[in-house]
This record gives sequence, C-alpha cells and structure tokens, in this order.
Amino acid sequence: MTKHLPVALFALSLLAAPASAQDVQAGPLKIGHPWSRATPNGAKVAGGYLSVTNTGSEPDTLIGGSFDEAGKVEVHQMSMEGGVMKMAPVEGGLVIKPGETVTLKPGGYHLMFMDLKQQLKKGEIVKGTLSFAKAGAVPVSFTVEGIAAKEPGQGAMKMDHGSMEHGDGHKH
Ligand SMILES: [Cu+2]
Repeated sequence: MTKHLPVALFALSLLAAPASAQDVQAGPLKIGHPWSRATPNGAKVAGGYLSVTNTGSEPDTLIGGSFDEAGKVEVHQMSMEGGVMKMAPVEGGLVIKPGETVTLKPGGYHLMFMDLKQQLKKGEIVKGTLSFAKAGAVPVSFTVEGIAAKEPGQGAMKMDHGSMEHGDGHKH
C-alpha cells in the first residue's frame, strides 16, 4: 500500500461523513454505525462500539483513535475470568483480517474513552477518529445511545458497563 492512497481516502471519507453518525468507507474498510452510551454524571470512562469489515486483501489493525469528549482512547477487550468481568488493552491493536467483520460491542472488544471531559447524553453525536495501521486516521461520528443500550438504537443489557470496575483494568 502506497503512502498517498490513505490520504486520498481520508479526504474522501471527510466528504462522505456528514454530521450524523453513519457508515463510513475508508479504503477497503467499512465502518458500521459507531456509537457510545450515555454516562452517569461524574463518570470518567465510556465505551465506543462499531463494526469494521475488511473488504480488502490485506489485514489492517485498529490501534486506537480519538474522541472529542475524551482525553484518551484505548482499544480494549472484555472477558470473563473466574466469573469476574475484566478488561484490558488489546496488545498491538485489533487485527481485522481480509473478508472479516470485527464487531466492537458491550461485553467484548470496545474502544475505551478515558478522561471524559463531560457527561455523555443520549442523542448527542460526538466526533472522533479511528486509527488504523494501514488506513490511517478515519473520521467517524459516534451516536450516544441510552445508558443501558446493548446495541445501537435499542435494547438494554443486564450489566452496566459504565458502573463497572474500571480501575484495575486501566493500570499499566
Ligand atoms: Cu474498557
């Protein structure tokens, strides 16, 4: 992959991304419905969710991103360990193989928005970027769903990500 191609695509995706959250194409990558969840007052972290489909012939890696309302963004994985939910940064980033769709969702892979600047409220749209090893920085807009949303636009989940113990998982 040459250097100038991602730049051209970056410009294209800027044109193709209006203020509302929607699917974004970045070269061979298709980004589906970026969303986040409303946070309780005073919360310092929130999760970011979306899907990435790789329609190309080479793997790419989601290594991080940015979120206008957060000081820092990490790629995290949540898993069960001895009956306890744990989360930790994904070492080296999240690889999306050719032909695969990787979904970041509550209870699994997610973006962790850290050092939140303010409370996220349902219905807000917050701009950010996704950083890929090859596709580069891809601008996206995250729709803030309800505090108990399990997937974009509907549902509720038993466990509230926002109130979970985030402390230990974030020590490096
Ligand atoms: Cu996390």
